Amino acid sequence: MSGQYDYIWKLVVGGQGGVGKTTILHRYIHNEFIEDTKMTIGCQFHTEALERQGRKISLVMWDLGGQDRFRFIQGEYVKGASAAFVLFDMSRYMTLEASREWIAMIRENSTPNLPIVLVGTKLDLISQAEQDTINQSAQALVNELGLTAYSATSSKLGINVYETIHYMVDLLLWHSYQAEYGTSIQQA
Ligand SMILES: Nc1nc2c(ncn2[C@@H]2O[C@H](COP(=O)(O)OP(=O)(O)OP(=O)(O)O)[C@@H](O)[C@H]2O)c(=O)[nH]1
Ligand SMILES: [Mg+2]
Repeated sequence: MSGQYDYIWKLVVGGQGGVGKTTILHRYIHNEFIEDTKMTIGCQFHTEALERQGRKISLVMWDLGGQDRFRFIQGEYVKGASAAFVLFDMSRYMTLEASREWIAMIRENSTPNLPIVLVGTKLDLISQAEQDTINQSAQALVNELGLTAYSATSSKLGINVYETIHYMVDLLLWHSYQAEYGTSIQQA
């Protein structure tokens, strides 16, 4: 089975309950917005095959249940990940603060230097001025914790969803090429 893909990557999607993890994956895979979701119990898998830079890739996306009651098991789900997204709800500041715990948990259960992209969700719910403020706080957290990048999204409007996931895919491809062929280009 694995022979049909050049790469199979496990991507973990974490973040507080209700921030929009299941919804963003549904938007990515089915190009639809779901208004009424049920909380994810434990963990749900979504797989998506895609071709990028001429390579066949299988993404296995682990959509974690964000409710506190699932905290005891979350570390187990992170093991073996190639990369992670940590989502927060741009209309609920406390979910950005809570991202710190998610990032710590992911780092404890994965390899050093695992790419982690911080993703703001539901940008459609707040004004441009509020977006500017929260974007600054999110970027500050990225800098403080040495995360890979920050992206603001709306699954409702379909803004930056594909771009965010494909950014990660391209980064993982880049890392793979480096490991395969080496490179003379120095990363900043
Ligand atoms: N307005 C708006 N609502 C959104 C957006 N993304 C998600 N939602 C809503 O937020 C609610 C929660 O979304 P979920 O995807 O279930 O959240 P979750 O992070 O998977 O939650 P858990 O499974 O409990 O961890 C749903 O009612 C979604 O419709 C968005 O971009 N804009
Ligand atoms: Mg969910």
